[in-house]
Amino acid sequence: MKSSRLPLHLRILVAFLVAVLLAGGSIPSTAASPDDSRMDWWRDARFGMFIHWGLYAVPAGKYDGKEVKGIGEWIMSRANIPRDRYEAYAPQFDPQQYDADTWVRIAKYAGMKYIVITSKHHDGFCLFDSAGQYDVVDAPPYGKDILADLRDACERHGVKFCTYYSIMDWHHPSQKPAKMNNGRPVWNPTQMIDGQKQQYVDYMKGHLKTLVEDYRTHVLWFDGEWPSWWTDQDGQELYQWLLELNPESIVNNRVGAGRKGMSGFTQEGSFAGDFGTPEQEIPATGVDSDWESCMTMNDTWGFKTSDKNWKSSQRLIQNLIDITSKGGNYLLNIGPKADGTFPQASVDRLRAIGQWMSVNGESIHGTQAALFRPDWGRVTRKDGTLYLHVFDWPSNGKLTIPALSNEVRRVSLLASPETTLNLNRDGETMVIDLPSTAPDDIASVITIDTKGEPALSK
Ligand code: FHN
Repeated sequence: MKSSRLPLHLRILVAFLVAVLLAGGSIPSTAASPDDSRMDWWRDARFGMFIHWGLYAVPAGKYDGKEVKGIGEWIMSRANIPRDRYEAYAPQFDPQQYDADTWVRIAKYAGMKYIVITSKHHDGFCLFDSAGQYDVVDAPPYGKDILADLRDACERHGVKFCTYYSIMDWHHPSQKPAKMNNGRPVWNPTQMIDGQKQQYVDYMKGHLKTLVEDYRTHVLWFDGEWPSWWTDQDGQELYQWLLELNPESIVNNRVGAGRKGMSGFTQEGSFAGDFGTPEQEIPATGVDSDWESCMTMNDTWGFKTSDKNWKSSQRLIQNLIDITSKGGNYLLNIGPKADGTFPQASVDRLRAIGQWMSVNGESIHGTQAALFRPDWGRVTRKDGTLYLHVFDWPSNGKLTIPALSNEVRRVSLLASPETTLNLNRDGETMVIDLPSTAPDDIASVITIDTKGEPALSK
């Protein structure tokens, strides 16, 4: 008669697992921890372009002739538009002036190292050749693969191609509106129809596999994860699945339920995702984890004709410096028009940023967070150099910084490296003698070359 006792090797394994649990440990997940070096290009990049584009660019904020409040890409939910009425925008989406090379050149000139485009937003319409029919390739009249063109242009110009993907889907039959308002659908947050979730998860995985394998996306920028039917467990599984698909992929923290509201950082505990995603805000202080602040240039992500509340180029450049000085990335948004062109106000601001970056880009790309945060501006550092970004040029021509413990080799201006500036130590501070005029109205960069990594004397 076969003995009921467990074979020896199994008894040892059970004993080990019990010991781990009793010691309050957790059973180590079998999932390999992703190789951190895949984040290197992303950390060096510091600056990227966000693109919100889709059918919502057709109504551009108006429905039935009336202005619809709120962000343009939410018009389907804000105007309670039934699916069949919203689908009617597809035949009107015909971006004849869309030129991927022009878009990428504009981004590259501005100093943006990667582009994150909405492959599918909450409205469910895909800007790539999905297996389904509700996409730009199968929906006449345009019928061309917008994302393939952008991928190719990015690869031609050495810019990283990345994709935004919404988990919530106002168009997919597995989901129904949150509620009805006078018989009209309020889509957000959708409810999952019983028994339909797995079918939708498979639908998403089909898309994501295509985006990873055929479109070679470098970052999966998830969003729309807040409906209650999407759990953190779902997020963890999808995260692992994506890294098995391509271990080089980078995934944001909106894949699961880790995000703490609009501040965008991940709650305490083990949540899936590689970087935090503050939205429309910049943390007050530096943050010692990977994070990226996404922001609009006006008040909408998707194009909206009436939204002219554009931030100044000065604001955008100083935001980039502020975010970099705190160890973060800046993902600055464009909402293209339905004809495929960028709003002129966006082009003007990217050109102004590009002019500043063409002189000062080295004080942004590949830099680390500051050692101190002065009133007159911000500071970044890279290797043996400190970059002082002066927003308010001192009228007395004297700029004071905390004393460094390193030997200072040379102090100069990034805009005119042949210029040497005097620096005098005064106890716990150092004082730099500046020219009377600031080289740049928005931010003038002073470089301090030190012996070894710059460090504060106390
Ligand atoms: O609802 C979206 C919104 O449309 C836009 O995509 C932003 C960009 O990060 N994210 C959501 C709001 O948090």
